Amino acid sequence: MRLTMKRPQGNRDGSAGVGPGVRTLGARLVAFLVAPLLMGGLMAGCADEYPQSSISPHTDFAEIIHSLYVSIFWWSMLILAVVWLLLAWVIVKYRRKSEDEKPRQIRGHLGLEIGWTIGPALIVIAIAIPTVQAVFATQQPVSEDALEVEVVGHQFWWEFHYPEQGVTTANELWLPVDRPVNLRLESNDVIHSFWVPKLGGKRDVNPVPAVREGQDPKYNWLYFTPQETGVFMGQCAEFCGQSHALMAMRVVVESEEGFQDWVDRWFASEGAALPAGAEPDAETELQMPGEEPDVQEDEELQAVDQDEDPMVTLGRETFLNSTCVACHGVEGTSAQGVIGPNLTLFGARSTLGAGIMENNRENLVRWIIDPQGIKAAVAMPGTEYPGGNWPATGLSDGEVEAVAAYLLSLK
Ligand code: HEC
Ligand SMILES: [Cu+2]
Repeated sequence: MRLTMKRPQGNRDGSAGVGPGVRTLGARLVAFLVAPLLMGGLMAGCADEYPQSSISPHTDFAEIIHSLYVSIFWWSMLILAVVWLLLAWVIVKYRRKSEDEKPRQIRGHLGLEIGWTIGPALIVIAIAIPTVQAVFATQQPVSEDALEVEVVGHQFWWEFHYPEQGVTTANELWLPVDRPVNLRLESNDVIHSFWVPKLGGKRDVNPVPAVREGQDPKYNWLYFTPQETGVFMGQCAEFCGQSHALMAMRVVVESEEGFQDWVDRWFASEGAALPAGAEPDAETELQMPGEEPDVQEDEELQAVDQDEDPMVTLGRETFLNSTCVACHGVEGTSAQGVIGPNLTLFGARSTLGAGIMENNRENLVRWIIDPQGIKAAVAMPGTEYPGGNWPATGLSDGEVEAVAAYLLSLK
């Protein structure tokens, strides 16, 4: 059997047609030009305000990237329009006009070959110039008075240390608006990547190798100035292990006063519960499981405000006497662990487990009982299984409730 492609006679609607296939050709042309417009329209439907949108800049850094992106976008739209018009013109002009027409056969065309080699090369150069400029512009160290924050990536959470303020926190980075910030990026284990799309480009967070004396360690830095207050979402953007996808963060940009207030609260959160004049002792020895609490802790426990919720009092006591303090620190208490997130002002955090779920009593209880069930490979023990080289915490349900009440009271 011979298969033949037969061009329909006349037009599809049965009319004889004005000239060979004019109407079908017209329809095709319309489809050819209208389809992309329709697609564009559909995609514009996605132009909502999303938390991790990279086309919604809120810092000078993000602004530079965004304007580069927008200008390249419009230039490529221009090129697209030229290409499509040329294509449409070729389709119309060189279409087969009759059944037995054979087009002129051509092999090679030096002018065209040179043209479409040089043309794109020029375009690439035209894109490279502003791009390289943007790279240099965003690598400029910001002013001397910038706020410095040491960002440490851990599997699978973020540590933020403010050397100037002496504050250490986790997963929620607080920044004052309109003040330039220098983020010094470093990893405690594998390579992570710091990415808060609305605040700027992503940057790798690498382990920093030790250097010989007199040499400077090679940190990656990220510099920007937040221009608006608000909460901005971000996450680790470099695959770093089993729970990489659960390594999110929030950046809380506050007014200058709001930021200072947060710092003040950080220092006051538990210190206020100590007897007047009793300095929290950073040198306190780690409380090992099974040991009797030392004098320092007794003082802390006695110092508790009489009106305090008894659950919170019990929770504090349980927390300070269990292995939690081997890994977690709470300012103003004997808990000085540095392996896990610092839990000072934990009750003020909106999320838990590095931005993966709402910070509320129910989720917190679940977390303390079964952290690895919520987040695979987390280096934290549950109540019934070990983790991070520490045995199961063995807390009863009641104790977990109390610890949760205590942690949520830290704000
Ligand atoms: C072996 C170290 C270790 C011990 C012991 C430990 N944790 Fe953790 N904890 C971690 C690590 C690591 C994380 C970060 C996990 C992540 O998000 O990837 C964490 C996270 C947390 C968080 C969430 C913090 C945040 O901002 O998301 C809370 C709350 C917490 N631990 C409470 C406790 C309590 C209560 C205990 C004691 C019953 C405890 N931990 C014992 C290592 C430990
Ligand atoms: Cu990571």
